[in-house]
Amino acid sequence: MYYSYYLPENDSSRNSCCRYNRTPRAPGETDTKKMQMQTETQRRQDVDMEQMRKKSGPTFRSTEKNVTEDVQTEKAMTNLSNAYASVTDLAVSLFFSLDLLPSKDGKDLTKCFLLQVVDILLHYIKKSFDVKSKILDFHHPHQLLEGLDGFNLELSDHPEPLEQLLVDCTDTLKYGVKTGHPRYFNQLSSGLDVVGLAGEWLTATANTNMFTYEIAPVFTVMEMILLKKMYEIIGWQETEADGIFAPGGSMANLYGILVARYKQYPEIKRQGMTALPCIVLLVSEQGHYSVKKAAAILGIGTDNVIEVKCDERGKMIPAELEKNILQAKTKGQTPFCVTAAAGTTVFGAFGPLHDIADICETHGLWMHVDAAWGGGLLLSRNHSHKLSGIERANSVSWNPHKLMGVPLQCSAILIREKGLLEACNQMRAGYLFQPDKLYNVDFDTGDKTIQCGRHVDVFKLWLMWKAKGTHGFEAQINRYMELAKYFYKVLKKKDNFKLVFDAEPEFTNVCFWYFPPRLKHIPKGFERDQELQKIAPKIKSQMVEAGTAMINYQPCGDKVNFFRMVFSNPATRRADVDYLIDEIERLGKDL
Ligand code: ABU
Repeated sequence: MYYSYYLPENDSSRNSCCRYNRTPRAPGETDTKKMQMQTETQRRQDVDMEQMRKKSGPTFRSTEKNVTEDVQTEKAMTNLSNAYASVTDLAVSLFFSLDLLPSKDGKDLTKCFLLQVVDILLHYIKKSFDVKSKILDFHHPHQLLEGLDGFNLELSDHPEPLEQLLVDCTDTLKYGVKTGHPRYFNQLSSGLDVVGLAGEWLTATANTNMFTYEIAPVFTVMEMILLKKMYEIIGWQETEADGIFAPGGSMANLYGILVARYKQYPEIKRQGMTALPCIVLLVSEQGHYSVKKAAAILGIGTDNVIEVKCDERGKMIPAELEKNILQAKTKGQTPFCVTAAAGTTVFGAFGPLHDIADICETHGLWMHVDAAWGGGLLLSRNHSHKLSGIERANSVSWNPHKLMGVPLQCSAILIREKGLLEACNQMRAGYLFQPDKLYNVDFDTGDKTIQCGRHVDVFKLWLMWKAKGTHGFEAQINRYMELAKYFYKVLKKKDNFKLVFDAEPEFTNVCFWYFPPRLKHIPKGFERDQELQKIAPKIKSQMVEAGTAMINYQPCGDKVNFFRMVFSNPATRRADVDYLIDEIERLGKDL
């Protein structure tokens, strides 16, 4: 089976690369001994295949149709059907030793293979941005497990040819979700940034580990530069701040709470929880579930997480916080930390950070701000005031992979005290963190973390920041805010939609119910709620099956299932917002 790939006009390796692979080449065309092993039958097959290719043009045997149809540039043909990335027995290795690098002579085949992977990815990227393409081709888990139209996820003991790997790459994308699609609104992280993507490719190519400067010199310094930028944006002095990139917002929140506890009780590190009084932490009732998870992981226990009441907009009520702290103390509990939210997951609410900071200062409590979602808003001069008071926090979680659109994952924990992260987590593994290295070992940041191996999450963010500048991020974020306002205004005019909170959105979250005509006649109350509860899941199911759009829903407190619209996708336009509303009406009107 033949594939097409693009090589630049002036690429000197084009000819060698094409000829190299046109036949299932024995290892090295100059290697006559191996060439002799190519049978007459095999040669005939090659001729047949070449004739077939000429007749039908470039083909790509995948369940994804016409994957190469839009490659208009000059094409070179290559044959990877007999090429392997690995060989396991002598016969195969003698005949098909067209291995990828680092195999000797593997350079051209590696290039052919990777260019074809790029072709597949480009095709997918183009489709992702095309509103006419489906967001997903939904299948149930059992269908994927059983295998689909030649796409088999089972693994074999024997190597498969590179051709098959390309088909599998195509099919993996085909049956996935196009999170960069303009009508993908399902999660807080969405979109497909091409520069970020390039950053991720480079990161994977470098394939190093963040634990020491020794093996990640450039990335380590980049991390420092990015953290410095983030401290400045929050309003902290570089000299007083510290931080680390972590694998996601939940881990960043875990770090915040871990360090908060260590600050208050450094003996925890050696003696464990038995050395501590009954400590409790307080969190907004709209706060992220990772705070409870952190309490469970850290041995604090979920019963010792006090959820503080919020107002109807989802903001923590300061008087409730004060009341909860005093009640806990009366009960003999010892509050040590308050987790405030800057951009809650469902409502996008910003807590009153100054009021919370005042209370924390009065009671000597650590203030952690979960700005995993809302942190990006600090980049907008129009909207950053919504996080006013964040500079008074002791620690902040901020996920550039959400509002800033950096490819997953990219998340930071920022601490307003130098040295605390390291003191809390340091274990001084002698085989990694030797004090007598040739460089300044302050740049070995790995002992600040609870991990050993740490993925390089910084390069894509650094590259995107280069590409956009701070102002580019700002413009993008301001546009999301405009879209949220537009969406709110359109919904407000529609009889069959009802906003969960009827006020101009403070962030890009807009929560709403859709009422099919038959529900409009049922009076507000239990019976109507019973019916309304089923509407969003039914609409979503149909939407997913049709692959037309994706939006999240959830119940919250006494509010039955409602949709959460959210904007963080640079590809989304007003027309997509209009489309979503029409689509919900179309799918929901007869329910
Ligand atoms: N807090 C993780 C992301 C949640 C969401 O995308 O809705």
